[in-house]
Amino acid sequence: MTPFQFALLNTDPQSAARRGRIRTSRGDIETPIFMPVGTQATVKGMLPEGLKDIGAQIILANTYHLFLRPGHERVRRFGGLHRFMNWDRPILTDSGGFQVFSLGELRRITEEGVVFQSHLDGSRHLLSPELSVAVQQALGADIIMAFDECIPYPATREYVLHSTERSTRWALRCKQALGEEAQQALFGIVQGGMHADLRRLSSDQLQEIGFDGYAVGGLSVGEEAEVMYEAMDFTLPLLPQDRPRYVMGVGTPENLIEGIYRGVDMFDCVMPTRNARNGVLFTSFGKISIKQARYQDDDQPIDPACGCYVCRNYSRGYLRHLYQSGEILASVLNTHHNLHYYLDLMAQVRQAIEEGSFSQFRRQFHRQRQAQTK
Ligand code: PRF
Ligand code: ZN
Repeated sequence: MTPFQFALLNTDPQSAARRGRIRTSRGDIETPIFMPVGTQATVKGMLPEGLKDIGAQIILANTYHLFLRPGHERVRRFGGLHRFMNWDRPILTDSGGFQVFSLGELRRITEEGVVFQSHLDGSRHLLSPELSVAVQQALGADIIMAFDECIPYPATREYVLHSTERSTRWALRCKQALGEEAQQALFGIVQGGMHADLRRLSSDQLQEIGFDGYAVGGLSVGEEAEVMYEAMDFTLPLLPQDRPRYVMGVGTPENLIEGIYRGVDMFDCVMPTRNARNGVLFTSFGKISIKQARYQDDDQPIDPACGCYVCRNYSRGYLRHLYQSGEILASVLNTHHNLHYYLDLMAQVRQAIEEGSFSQFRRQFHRQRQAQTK
């Protein structure tokens, strides 16, 4: 028995949107939720206290990166990832089944796993389902992910079928490697590309094995937003109602609203943190680029509608100056605001679903952006 439960609290009468709660031994996660990305055992630019201040309930870390550096056995000796990085709320680790595939030339896939060369020193490794689980056990995350292949887009139907079935066999090996007495929740990852029947095949095979939650992988890999929404349209209804559903590596604020509308509970993406470091900020009226000269004399906050620490204390003019000067504080303040924006958006969505007004909220969200970008 894993100390992991999911309760569906209420559903939107006009869409597939759901309000839920994941119970873990490190605390509850109110869904729908966005998970800030902390690839290297740190959410870049954020103190753990700052993450808590803006309401982060769970963060994500990466098997691939921590396996290579500082090494999972070292993290284990430090008492696991939570103690190592001073974060006592839930953590989810991705399996490496995405990062390894981003290596391009540096990898080869076999039934056994993926042979790859480190992007750090060129050393060769075999990442298999069993090793991915062993690394994720050493790191000690609350939720761990099955080892899969994120299929590139576009791909031939034949390749998608072949890869999806291999990911199912890998998922079974992950479950077997984790064992019966598992202390961590394990999520399966539905693949199948942009093909409805292959998504169904993947979803059926994974449910046959049985997982604590189900992720939808292989989205946001270069396809048009409409193609992604269509894939969500036919994939989400295949997943069990009583388990959390996680769309991996997605996305923009619009993508989150559209995913939630289709029944997604969890998201992660580097977008708010990476964009912040590049001076791109999310607001209630769309994205702005703080490097633009038009902001140099602007004493308004980033977003007058935002209640975050940065918007309460700093002007666009000051933030532009920090960015132009290459100051560390530019990244710190921009990241704080962007993550606050994403987490606050999720809090507003949860409230709207509770009040039965999510469809209205969604319409209003899109209308506000259209009005402002004209
Ligand atoms: N698989 C895994 N991690 C991921 C993805 C996937 O398909 C994606 C797809 N956008 C992001 N992160 N394991
Ligand atoms: Zn703000």
